[in-house]
Amino acid sequence: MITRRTALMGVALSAVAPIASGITVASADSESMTPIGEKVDLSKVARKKVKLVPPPFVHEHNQVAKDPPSIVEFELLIVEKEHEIDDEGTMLQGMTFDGSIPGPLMVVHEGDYVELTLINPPENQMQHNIDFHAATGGLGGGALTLVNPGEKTVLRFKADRPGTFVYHCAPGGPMIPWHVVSGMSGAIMVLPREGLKDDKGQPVSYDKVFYIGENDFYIPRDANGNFKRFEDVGSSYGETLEVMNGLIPTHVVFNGKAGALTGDNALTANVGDRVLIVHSQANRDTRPHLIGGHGDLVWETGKFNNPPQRDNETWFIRGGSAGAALYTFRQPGVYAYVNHNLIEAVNLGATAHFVVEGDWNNDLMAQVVAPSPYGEDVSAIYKSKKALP
Ligand SMILES: [Cu+2]
Repeated sequence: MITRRTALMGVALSAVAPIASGITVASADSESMTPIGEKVDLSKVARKKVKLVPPPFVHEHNQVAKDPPSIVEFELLIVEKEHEIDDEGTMLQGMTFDGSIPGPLMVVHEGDYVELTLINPPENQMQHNIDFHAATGGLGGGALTLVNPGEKTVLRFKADRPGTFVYHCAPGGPMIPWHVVSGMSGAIMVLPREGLKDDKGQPVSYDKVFYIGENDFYIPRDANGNFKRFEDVGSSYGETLEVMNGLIPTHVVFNGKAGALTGDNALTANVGDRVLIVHSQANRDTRPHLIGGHGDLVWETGKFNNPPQRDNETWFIRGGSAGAALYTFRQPGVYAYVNHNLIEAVNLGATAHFVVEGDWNNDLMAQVVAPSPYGEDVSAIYKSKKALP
């Protein structure tokens, strides 16, 4: 049973108003829920602490579970700070889990308990919480984790179904989309205890895993059309809301910044590596495509109890979900991994690069004739092609 201490998550204005007026926020106690039920005795369940790492990297983990289900302890520090989101110095007043956009990928196995310590340090301005799409009940944990600046909370949930799932902040009303498009999302991967299986039910594993979180940002402009910078997160709200409600993002990026995963930060692999790409978008649909490659096995909805699709050219990640694609690189070179709305990929930022080392396979592709002068005179063909006299 859950006792409800206040109206369900309808506290948006109470959450933001104190920022504008400079008044201290009231205790989050009055706006969260206390679950009351039979105590569960987990004293015999082993515990392990996992240190999270910033994306695109993923903390060490076993693909096949070696031990019985355990309690896996994570800690997330909520950090409100400014982030540069492109190479032109455009700044986002960001709200983040652990200081990175997206927040770190957590990996557990089906049947494990996730025990998260969520910390909202006193330096922050806003109330925050966490909604795990992998969790059951209590608004995904959002109802049990609303913390004011200076507070922390511990949530435990059972990862009772495998897959890749989004987590995000959802502190109520219009705070929900704003916090999400300010960077407050991440993902958790709940692996089947026996590891991943292909479309025929045979075990598959990966050599590398990368986590790509895609974000749509809505940065207000000044009278001259330049992107505006704000004093702090609270003062960015009003104008950002106006841009958000137009539903046209100014930036669509991977891992918090246009170019976060290109150049020196490109993802790397060798020919023959089986690479798992976990891709999340907490707010908006997207369509990953690996230029020059494929999705050998794609869990488009990210849910490992469903057989993966094979040989995809492009796959679809629904806003509010995380998917996974496994690909074995077969050729060396630079591969662009894009949101295949190419305007969003090229002009707005949603492009990553894989730099792959190894030997070129001429059987898969060869340049039979290098570009050279054509040599024939075909000008007659074009003489009749003028539209205007
Ligand atoms: Cu938040």
